[in-house]
Amino acid sequence: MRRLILSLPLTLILAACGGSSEEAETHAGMNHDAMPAMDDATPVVAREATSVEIRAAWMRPHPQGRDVTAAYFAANLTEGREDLLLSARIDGAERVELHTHTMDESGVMQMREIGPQILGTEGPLVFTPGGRHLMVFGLPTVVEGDEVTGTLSFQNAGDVAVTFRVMSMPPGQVSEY
Ligand SMILES: [Cu+2]
Repeated sequence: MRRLILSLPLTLILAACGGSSEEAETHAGMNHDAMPAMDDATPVVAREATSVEIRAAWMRPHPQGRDVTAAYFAANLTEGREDLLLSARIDGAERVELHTHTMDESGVMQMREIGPQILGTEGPLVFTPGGRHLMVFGLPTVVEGDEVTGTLSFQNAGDVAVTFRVMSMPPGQVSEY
């Protein structure tokens, strides 16, 4: 598996844990064209009729002078047993990628593009600061209070419309999703 390794100062890593605009900040110094190709195996999910509900959809305001930001949501199955999030689109953005980042034992942040994500009945598929996120490239600047529409594409449920509220802080705790 190819990974993009970013060495970050400890202060930024701690800030990331505190839920700052880590994703956008992390990407600020990166050459976006150099993102590694995604080479995870795509999970196999049974084809069936499903219904997906999206909650807690929000997006960070753009950091000043940058055109990259991050968006989050929680997806639940309201019908069916499993589904696969294939991709995301955001109206007005040039491109949206599914990303995650993790920290290894030595405090090195690893950030990479990820492939399709499974949604099952055991709990919501959560995109949240410090974990999975949608990386939004080339969207005209958004500020707190804006609303941005988009689409999440699932294997079984098809295209699900979503409205992201632009806000600096998460709308509640993940445990409430
Ligand atoms: Cu990212």
